[in-house]
Amino acid sequence: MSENDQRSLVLYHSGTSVCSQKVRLTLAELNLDWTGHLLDLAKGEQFHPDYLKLNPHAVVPTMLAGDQTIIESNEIMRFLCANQNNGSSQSPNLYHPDVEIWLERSLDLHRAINTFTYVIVNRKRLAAMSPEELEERLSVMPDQEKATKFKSIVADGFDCEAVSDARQILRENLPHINSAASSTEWLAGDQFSLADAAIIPFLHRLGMLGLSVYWQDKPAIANWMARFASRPSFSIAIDAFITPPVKQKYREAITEAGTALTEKLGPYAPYRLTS
Ligand SMILES: N[C@@H](CCC(=O)N[C@@H](CS)C(=O)NCC(=O)O)C(=O)O
Repeated sequence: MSENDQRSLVLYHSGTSVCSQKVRLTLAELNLDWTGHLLDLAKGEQFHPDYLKLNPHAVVPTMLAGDQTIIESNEIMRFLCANQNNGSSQSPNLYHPDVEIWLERSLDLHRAINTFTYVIVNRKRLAAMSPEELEERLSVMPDQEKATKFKSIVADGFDCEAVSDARQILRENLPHINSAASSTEWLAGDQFSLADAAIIPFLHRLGMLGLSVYWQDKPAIANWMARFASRPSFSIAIDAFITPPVKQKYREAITEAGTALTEKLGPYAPYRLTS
């Protein structure tokens, strides 16, 4: 990195955001120093006009590196790997072309995990708003497709179409993860790479949502996750940000969802065709 870039890596992120976790994992694995600004997404801090100047999509993460502003978690991860070698740190090489397919898959997985998180945990918060408040909150979202999805999650809960789509994304992706984790120690080879950093947050979230049933017949996934949990980056980048109140909120949401959770979302639940 240029001298200026090395002095300042600033991350705008949120504690539980899976896209932020991808970047924090990369920073931790590369042993890079950074400073952070935590945004409270539930309070809508991502819509603050000053933040929108940095990230017009009103999402986290955003990284400032010297005079550069980088948005999109995959772009930030690639940037950190591409620029690390000019720095003084003895960083491992996390990037090689085989990671690209996993970075792409992580975008699909993000859509699925966002749906599951909203339907199980965040729906309650949105449903408690008056129709006017909800409309106001959703109308400021730059991504109106996502706003429409949130509306249908509030209206139809587990039965909304986005849930069918999310389950389909998992059906397509989990076999790839299982097969890669069966053949090498990490997803894209024998070394931990951006492939692992890009995918692990989504499986970790599924676990938090009580949906580890998705890999009950795929032991390679469980073993891969156990290997990951023993790396320092797991504590630094993920666990340290999942505070006791957050854990409690997820536990309560799972309890409230009850049997609907696995009956409607589990991998073997009847599949609702969307067309
Ligand atoms: N493709 C973007 C997605 C970013 C994204 O949607 N971030 C979520 C958190 S994981 C967010 O900020 N959500 C706030 C909102 O939807 O209002 C990336 O990978 O950086």
